[in-house]
Amino acid sequence: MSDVSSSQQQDECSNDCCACPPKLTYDSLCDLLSLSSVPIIRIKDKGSHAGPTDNDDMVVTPLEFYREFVAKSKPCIIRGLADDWSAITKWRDDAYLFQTEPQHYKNAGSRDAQPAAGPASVTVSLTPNGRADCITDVIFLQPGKDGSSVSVEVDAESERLFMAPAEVKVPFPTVLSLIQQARLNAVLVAPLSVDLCGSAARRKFRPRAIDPADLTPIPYCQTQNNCLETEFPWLKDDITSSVASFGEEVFGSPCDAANVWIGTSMSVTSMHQDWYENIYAVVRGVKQFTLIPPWEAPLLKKERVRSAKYCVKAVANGATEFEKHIEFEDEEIDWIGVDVEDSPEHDVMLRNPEILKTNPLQAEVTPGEALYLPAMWFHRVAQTEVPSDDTCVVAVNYWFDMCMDGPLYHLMKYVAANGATSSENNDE
Ligand SMILES: O=C(O)CCC(=O)C(=O)O
Repeated sequence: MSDVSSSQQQDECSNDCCACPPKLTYDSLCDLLSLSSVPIIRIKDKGSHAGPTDNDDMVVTPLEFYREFVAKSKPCIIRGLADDWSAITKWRDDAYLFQTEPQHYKNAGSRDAQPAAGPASVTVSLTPNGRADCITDVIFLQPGKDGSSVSVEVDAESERLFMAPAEVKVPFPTVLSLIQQARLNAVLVAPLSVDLCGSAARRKFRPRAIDPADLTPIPYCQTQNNCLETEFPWLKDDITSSVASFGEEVFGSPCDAANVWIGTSMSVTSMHQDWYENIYAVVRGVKQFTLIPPWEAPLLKKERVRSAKYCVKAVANGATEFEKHIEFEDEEIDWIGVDVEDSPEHDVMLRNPEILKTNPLQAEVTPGEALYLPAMWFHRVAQTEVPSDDTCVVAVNYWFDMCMDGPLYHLMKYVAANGATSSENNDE
C-alpha cells in the first residue's frame, strides 16, 4: 500500500517541487559519484625493501590493498614494488637489452646458459601509423580508365576498418634496427590511403603506390600471450617475482599471463577494456594511461566495422616492407572508434559527443612504478622515451583472473552485450 502511494506521489511530482529527491539521470549519477575526483594514489607495499616513502604515500598490506583498491575498483600507482628490479638500470643499455653483442645471445632461457646459439626470435607488430588494433580511416582509390590510380580528391571511397598489425618473428636484435629505421623514416599517415587499382573486388585491392618512406613499419613488441615466459624468458633474470607475488596474494591465484611491451612514442594503444586484473610495471621510459571507469561504458559508443590486417614482406638487408594489399578477416568487430585525446572539433568526436561527458583519469607511470588497472576499466596507452634515453619504452605487465561473480562484472557483461553498437547502428 505505502509503495503504491509513494510511486503515485513520484508520478505526480515535478522535480522543481517539494521534498522529493531529484530524478536520477546518468549525469547526476556521475556527479554523485564524483568520478572526476577518484584519486590515483601512490602506495607502497609494506613488505617491499624499497627506499623511503614520500609523505603522501600510503603503506598497505595485500589485504589492505584488496579492500581499498580492488574491492572498490579503484586504480592506483604502486610504488616500491618493482624498483628493486635490476632491469631498471640494465635494460637502459641497448646492447644489453637487445642482445646485440654475442655474449648476450641465449636461447636457453637464461643469460647465463651456454652455449649461445644466437639471439632468440620474438614477435613484433608492425603498422604504418603506430596504431595497432585501432579503427582506421582507409581510403580506397578507384582505378582510372587507363588502370592508373585516381587521386584521392577525385574519386576516393573510404571505409573505417579495424586494422590489426602485421606480425613478424625476428631475431631480437632486429627489433632495435626496426626501431632505428622507424625513427629515421616514419611519417604518421592518417587517413591511410589504399587503392582498388587492378581489382574490382574490395577484398583484393592493391594500395596506391605510396612513397615507401610513408610506410616505414613502426614496430611494437606487444604480443599478449604470456610472452615473458614464451618469448623473452631470459629477461626474467633481471626482474624479481615481487609484482607477480604481490598480485598472487591480492587476487588469490598466480598470474594468468606476464607480457613484455617494447615500443616507442610512435605507438599508441587505442581505448579498450580487458577482462583481467592488471598490474603494469614500467621499466624504461614513461607510460601515459588514460583511464575511464567501466560504469561510463554507455558513453563510449562502439562502432561495428570490418576487420583487416596489414601484411608485410621481407626485403633486402633484413628490412621489412608493407605488401601491396591488406588482408580482410571474415569478421566484424565492435570497437571504440573515437580517441579521447582528439580535439572536440574532430569529426569522429562530433559524431560521438557523449565521450566528452566521461571523466578520464590520467596516470603517468615511471620506471619502478606499477599501475594497478582494475579489470574492465577502459584504457588508452601512450608512451614517451625519456630525453636522455630515446630508444624505447619498456614495461612488463601481469594479468590476473578477475572476480566473475560480483555485481560489476554482471552489469558490464550486460552493457557489453546490449550497448556495444554505435548510435548510428542503434538507429537502424
Ligand atoms: O602498453 C600498452 O601499449 C597497452 C597495455 C594494455 O593495453 C594492457 O596492459 O592491457
